[in-house]
Formats: sequence, structure tokens, C-alpha cells
Amino acid sequence: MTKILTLTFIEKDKQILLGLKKRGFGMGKYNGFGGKVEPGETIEEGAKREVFEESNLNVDNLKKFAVINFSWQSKKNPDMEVYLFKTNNFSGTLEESEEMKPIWFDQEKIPFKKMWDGDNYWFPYFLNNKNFQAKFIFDDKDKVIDHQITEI
Ligand code: 8OG
Repeated sequence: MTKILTLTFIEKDKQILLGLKKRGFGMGKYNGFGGKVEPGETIEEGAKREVFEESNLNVDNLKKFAVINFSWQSKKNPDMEVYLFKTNNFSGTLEESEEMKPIWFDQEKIPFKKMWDGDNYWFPYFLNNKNFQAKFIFDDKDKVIDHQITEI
């Protein structure tokens, strides 16, 4: 069964808020904020809830810019369908959570070496304000072995 997840990026001027994941899936990597959509909530509600749980910020006016399907050749993880949102509408006090240590990065200084391998491929679309659909297949070491990105 495919897991449905969200991933939200908060933007301010030419900066993007990323969090260093402190535990679980993707530990040690920088990422946007997100996670599983819970039964009974819409994808957008799930996205807002995850941002709040992980950063203490309230976000609004989320703009969906991509859907990415991730899978592993060995099936070591379930297939995932991730809905990506961006927003520059946020309020509240940024706080570190048990899951994430948030840090603002300049757009030109995104820490790709400490991010998911696939992010190298699709982040430029995001930074250039393109909407897209993508598919990534990873090997056992989470390296990309196949991918496809289509602008929409
Ligand atoms: O609830 P949990 O922390 O396990 O959710 C995983 C988060 O990681 C969710 O926001 C979706 C996101 N995610 C993946 N794969 C990838 C990926 O390859 N790159 C990025 N940037 N995020 C990913 O599940």
C-alpha cells in the first residue's frame, strides 16, 4: 500500500526554512516539514498540522507545487506519494521540536550533501518556481537509481 505524506517548505525573502531531522526516517538529513496524512484529515490539513508539530509555526495559503512518488527497488520501505507545498504565510514563534531542528538557509546555500539524494534532482525545479510531477527509485543505500521529472 502506498503511504500518503506531505512536505512543506516555508519561504521568507530568499531564504527557506529546513529542519534537521533528529529521529526516525531520514534522521540526520535536512528537509522541509511533513509526515503522514492521518485518517479524517485532508492532505492540506495534514500538511499544516505537521508544520505546527515540528516547528511550532502556523502556516496558511499553502501552494501545492509537486507530487513525488518514491520507491525502493528492494521494497525496504513502503512506496510513498508525497504532496509538496510551499508558503510564505506563517506566524508564531519558531521552535525546535523533538523531531526537527529548524534553520533558515539562503536559496544558494541549500545543504544538498546532507539531504535526500533525490533532492539534488528536483530542488532546482522548486527554486525556479516550476510545478512538477516526479518519480524516484532508490537502492538499499538510498541512492537514486532511476528517476523521472515532468513539469506540469
Ligand atoms: O513522518 P515521517 O517523518 O516519516 O515523514 C517523512 C517525511 O520525509 C515526509 O515529509 C516526506 C519526506 N520525504 C520522503 N522521502 C523524501 C525525499 O526523498 N526527499 C525529501 N526531501 N523528503 C522526503 O518520504
